[in-house]
Amino acid sequence: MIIDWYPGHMKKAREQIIKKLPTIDVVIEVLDARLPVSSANPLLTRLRGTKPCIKVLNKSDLADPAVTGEWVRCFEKQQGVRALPLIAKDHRDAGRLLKLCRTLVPTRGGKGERYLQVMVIGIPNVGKSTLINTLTGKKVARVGDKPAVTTCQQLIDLHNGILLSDTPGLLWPMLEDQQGACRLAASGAIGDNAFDTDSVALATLSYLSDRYPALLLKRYNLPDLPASPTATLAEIGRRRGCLVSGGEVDRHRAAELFLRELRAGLLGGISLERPGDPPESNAPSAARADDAEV
Ligand SMILES: Nc1nc2c(ncn2[C@@H]2O[C@H](COP(=O)(O)OP(=O)(O)O)[C@@H](O)[C@H]2O)c(=O)[nH]1
Ligand SMILES: [Mg+2]
Repeated sequence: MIIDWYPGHMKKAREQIIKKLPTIDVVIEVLDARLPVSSANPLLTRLRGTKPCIKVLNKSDLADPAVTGEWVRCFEKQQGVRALPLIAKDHRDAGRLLKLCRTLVPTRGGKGERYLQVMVIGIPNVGKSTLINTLTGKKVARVGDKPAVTTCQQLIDLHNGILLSDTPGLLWPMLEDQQGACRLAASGAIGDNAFDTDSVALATLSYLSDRYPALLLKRYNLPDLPASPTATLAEIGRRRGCLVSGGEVDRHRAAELFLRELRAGLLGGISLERPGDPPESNAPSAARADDAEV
């Protein structure tokens, strides 16, 4: 997926958003609830300026509800920002989202008033198409499509005074920050060929050993936590029969199995980022988002 983001694509994506934004009343920024920092592109904050924004914390079914609550409180301290945990397929959640749009711009979308125009924006794989499908009730947005495929935009009348742009605004993932990129990989947001599965599994196991040891013990039926992520991965492999001939653990298969189960939510609700985590020395900034422009 990320290999599609060469500079020409970034420029085009940015221009499409800039072109569309003036007509938009509320920006719906879709983030992955498990990693709301790394699944954002800070360029959007700059582009939208003071325009009202709803940060949708999507895939909240896979995240730790307590941490998601902390993120909501944290984001809502920002000017003009509301935050809403969501499951993109859930129609009641979509209804809540539209209601929040109406409260943010009460002068639009009512009888005799101008339509309220909203647009969904985010990096690949956060659930934009799924959310648009739920909002429109039709299969208009292709789920899982590639950034490059996105073409002309249409406005869809949601029949409640709200017009939705049928094509999501696409932003590229910020991969300069290695640890953020690793979390994106763990979440499944960037293609499996683009990173080293074993290192992503080990880094994630290290985080989980620290934050969610009980979930690890329970899922893999471990009596206690091995001394290192490498040992934990080996133990997972042994218990799940990821072995090569001779009985040695196949670490790569164990890593794949672990990441697959994590992404499917089989370990339980897990958040990979929480407010107040120490900032990474090489964390992305708005300036660096601009550097990525061409
Ligand atoms: N568990 C879970 N999966 C979701 C949710 N929303 C989207 N997905 C899945 O995430 C993947 C990417 O979704 P998609 O809508 O294509 O993302 P887009 O690239 O932003 O348009 C798909 O496999 C969806 O089924 C959600 O709320 N919960
Ligand atoms: Mg899509």
